[in-house]
Amino acid sequence: MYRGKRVSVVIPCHNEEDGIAEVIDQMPDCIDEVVCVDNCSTDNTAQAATERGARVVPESRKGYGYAHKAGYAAAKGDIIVTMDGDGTYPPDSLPLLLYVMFEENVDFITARRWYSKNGDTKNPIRLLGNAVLSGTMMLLYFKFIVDSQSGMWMFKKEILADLDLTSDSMALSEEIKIEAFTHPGIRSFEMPIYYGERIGVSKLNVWRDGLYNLFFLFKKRFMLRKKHARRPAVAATPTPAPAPEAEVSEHRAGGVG
Ligand SMILES: Nc1nc2c(ncn2[C@@H]2O[C@H](COP(=O)(O)OP(=O)(O)OP(=O)(O)O)[C@@H](O)[C@H]2O)c(=O)[nH]1
Ligand SMILES: [Mg+2]
Repeated sequence: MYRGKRVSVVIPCHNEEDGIAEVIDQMPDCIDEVVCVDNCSTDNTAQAATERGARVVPESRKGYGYAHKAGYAAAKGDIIVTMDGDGTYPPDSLPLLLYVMFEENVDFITARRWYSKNGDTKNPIRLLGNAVLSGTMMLLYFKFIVDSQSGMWMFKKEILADLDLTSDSMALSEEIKIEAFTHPGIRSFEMPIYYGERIGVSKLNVWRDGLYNLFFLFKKRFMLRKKHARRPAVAATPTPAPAPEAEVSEHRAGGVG
């Protein structure tokens, strides 16, 4: 609980039996529940999560986006936080993110992986891929988001109804940021965090996922254009002219019956 609001952490997991236990063990006291979405694991992920007190939600359709959406539907919190089940995102940064969310009245915060405390640098191919994807996203959407591929974000559950999440794959990560940052009624923010070393085997297919995510940025831009084109232009709607005073009072008088 944080300032009277329940906080759920949603963790999509595909074969993360080594990492999930460590991630859950590091949860700070302000977290009310951990929802581990077991996405077609063939190892002991579900058992490891249950033993640590997490609620395990099975998702039989394989995909990062499917797993996230199943987790959001199952989460009971007023605030939802996401991270991987692999130890790369720091649970101890959650109190600070929550503090900023409340003090600044922000609806959506995405965590930018800033640097590793133990000095590890990421694989140069991945750094380049992330730079290309984030740069393309900035150019297409005019939003300054440095880490478009981060898997850690936090949002008020009430904004979910305003987010049109179409992706069932890894592209959900960029899509949710695009939806939040381009929505005029949602206050969004990017905050730096430390990142840690990955526990267990990466599920990312760098070339396949990277190229698909690049394609998805263009597809989503086109989808948003069509959506905005369908919206009625508010300014063009003629405002009805006020009825002459005599007519109004006559109508009111007659309306009572
Ligand atoms: N790639 C992928 N991840 C999934 C899927 N379902 C659940 N996940 C989980 O989603 C999280 C993200 O996958 P990762 O392999 O960590 O991908 P990444 O964070 O881009 O790559 P790393 O930096 O190597 O961790 C992990 O907790 C996975 O176990 C899926 O279908 N595909
Ligand atoms: Mg990861």
